[in-house]
Amino acid sequence: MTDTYRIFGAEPSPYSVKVRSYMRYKGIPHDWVVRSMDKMEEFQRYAKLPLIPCVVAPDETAMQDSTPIIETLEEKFSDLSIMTGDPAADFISALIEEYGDEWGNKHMFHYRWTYEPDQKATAKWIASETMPNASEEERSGIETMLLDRMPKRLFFVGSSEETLEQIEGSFKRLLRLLEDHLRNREYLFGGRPAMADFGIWPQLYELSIDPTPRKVMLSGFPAVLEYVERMIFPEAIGEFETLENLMPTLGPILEDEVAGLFLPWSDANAKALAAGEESFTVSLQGQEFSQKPQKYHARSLNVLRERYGRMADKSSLDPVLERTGCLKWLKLEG
Ligand SMILES: N[C@@H](CCC(=O)N[C@@H](CS)C(=O)NCC(=O)O)C(=O)O
Repeated sequence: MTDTYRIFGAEPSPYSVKVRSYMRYKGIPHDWVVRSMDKMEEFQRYAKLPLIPCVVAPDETAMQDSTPIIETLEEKFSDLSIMTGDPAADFISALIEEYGDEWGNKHMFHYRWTYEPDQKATAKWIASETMPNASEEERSGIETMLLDRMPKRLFFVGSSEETLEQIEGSFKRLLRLLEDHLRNREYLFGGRPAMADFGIWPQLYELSIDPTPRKVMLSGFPAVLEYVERMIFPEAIGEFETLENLMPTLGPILEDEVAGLFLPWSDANAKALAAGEESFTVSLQGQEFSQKPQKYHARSLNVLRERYGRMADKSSLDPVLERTGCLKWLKLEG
């Protein structure tokens, strides 16, 4: 039996490159298998859901969903832990990972499928990854199908003309806050990557490739761009910093983005789902945000709330959560 994992994924998929970046960092032997048409049958043999990434372990066990994949591997591969060792910092790190996965994905999906240059570039990119050996004509068929299908999905992530400014404003604010935070450190929690990095980075990586957000990122965020580059092949450069050290510039991200947008949105999503509503509208920092409720997000909010509930000693965590406005959202029952 080999000791090599296989990642069925694709370069335009943030959750796929997330798992690859993690495995590269940990030195876990792996093959990157692009889920192209000719690999589809093999992919379908392992994948329970038609989603990438799908990781196949050396014993042929298949895993899906990037966060649990990383958590499972983290238990097995203890060197270069992405846990900081401080339970309070690790909770904040998990919270930021969740923000990146769920809210950061809105930045990415919105830009990718709203603007024509981004739509066209992505459709071409996906077609060339999916059908590397196809004729020009066959590929253009896939591109046309994607150009028709994907913009219609913007509604599912809440991107519309009404929310455009809010989503783009959040992206630009995140860039400003990250630029401050990453000016003097390599990763979000110091000199080595933590769980949070594997949530924030993948979306930024895709955004740094798609033409419209790329222009924004090139307009004055050099530390963020270096970080995006660094996380492609992450390496431990130093140690984790204390939460106290991190908070002056990490705190505003928690306050403005996580407590200001992500948690109230996620809470409203969970409530709408529980009430069986078709769509929901929530006021976020004074602006209305509407979308169709999504099960996955409600589940992952619940996981965070349960994790918070299970923490025996919250004495150093609660003041940080309270100060940044996150606490009240985590104390609620799902
Ligand atoms: N929560 C999942 C999300 C996975 C996901 O949404 N994957 C997208 C690509 S980024 C997908 O597979 N979409 C359907 C497709 O590409 O066929 C994870 O973290 O792995």
